[in-house]
Amino acid sequence: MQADSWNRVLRNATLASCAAGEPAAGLRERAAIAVGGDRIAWIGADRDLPALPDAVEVVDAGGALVTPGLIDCHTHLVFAGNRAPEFAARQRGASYEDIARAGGGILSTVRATRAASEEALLALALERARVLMTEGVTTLEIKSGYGLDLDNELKLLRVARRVGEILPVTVHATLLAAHSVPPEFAGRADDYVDLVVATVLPAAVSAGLADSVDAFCETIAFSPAQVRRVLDAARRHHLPVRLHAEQLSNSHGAALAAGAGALSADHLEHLDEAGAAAMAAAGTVAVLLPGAFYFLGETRVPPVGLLRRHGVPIALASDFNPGSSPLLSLRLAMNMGCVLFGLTAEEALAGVTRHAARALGLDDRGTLEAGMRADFVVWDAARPEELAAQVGTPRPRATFRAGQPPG
Ligand code: DI6
Ligand code: FE
Repeated sequence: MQADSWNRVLRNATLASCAAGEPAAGLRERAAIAVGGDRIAWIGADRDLPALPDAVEVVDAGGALVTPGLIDCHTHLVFAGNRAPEFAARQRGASYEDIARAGGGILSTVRATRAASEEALLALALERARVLMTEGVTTLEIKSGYGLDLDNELKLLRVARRVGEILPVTVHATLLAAHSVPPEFAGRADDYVDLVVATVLPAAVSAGLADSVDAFCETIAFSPAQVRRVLDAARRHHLPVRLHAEQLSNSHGAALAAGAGALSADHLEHLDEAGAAAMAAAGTVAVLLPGAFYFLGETRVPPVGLLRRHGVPIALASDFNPGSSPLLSLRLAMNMGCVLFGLTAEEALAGVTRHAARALGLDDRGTLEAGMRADFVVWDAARPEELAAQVGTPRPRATFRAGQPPG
């Protein structure tokens, strides 16, 4: 243990390490966490702290809860406009699918987003990312998918990248060009997939703008055969894949994703046992999105018991988007994961830390352990359950990002 290389020590903390194999969220009271550079240098009991050089800043946490920085592993953060009129139409009886088939839904956001400048989209995305950051989010996935042509998909990915350059948050950018068939390809989904595979994806790769590739496998979007072409192309370009699967119907997308070695399969309300078994075998994370379930008034919950039985890691995310999940709160998603889907409070916390990191293929974060990136949150709370049990409170007292204290 080399306290000489430490910058600061937070002591008298209640640490929820969220590390694998530790019971009860890995809770330790009267514990200390030492930061050296951008890493967690040491973690242990206060009484085991070594003598500290004067240069090390020591902060007494007063017993406050400390968790890993929160990770929102599924968002569609970059778009223009809003879909409140469609919400109103749904309240009058229209279904999400009816609206989509009539050219609304995702395509109405595509029209607004294509018309918006890169700077205007950046301003919107920064504002939204800042809201998530106030909740203790330190890593954020951002998908494209409202451009649906070469220039506009790249525009969205550049905005996602710039969010991560401007703000102290890690951004994982995902190419979701196969989100919906754009109007100019109406009735020609296969031709659009050709464009994605031959042009959009290679351009995103060569510009270094995509960290993974996603697609929407659904009756109102792309068939399993079309999705397979997108995922295969991603693999040829050495990009990890993920999939929107089994959200509104069972298209066997989860097994397809698992077969492609996907990092995650997301939504999963209609997942069957074969899909869960395939995900377990491939190590594919189940990303549950209670915001979309809630806003669409769905009644079929994802089969959490099946996921547990097969040992599939469960992550939770906001799915923030203007249509099915206008929910800019990962904390509320945690609470909804418990209330609507029956997750335990511990599962909800693991779902926005350890398992969310895994869904993004990031092995340097998501737990409080020596050697991990020093992304952590000091909460106005004493127990980890408070984060899932309450909405709007508790608040982060301080969020450390790569070892840097706030402000
Ligand atoms: N599933 C969803 O819930 C979002 N995208 C997707 O593939 C919906 C996006 C939208 O309605 O704008
Ligand atoms: Fe989504």
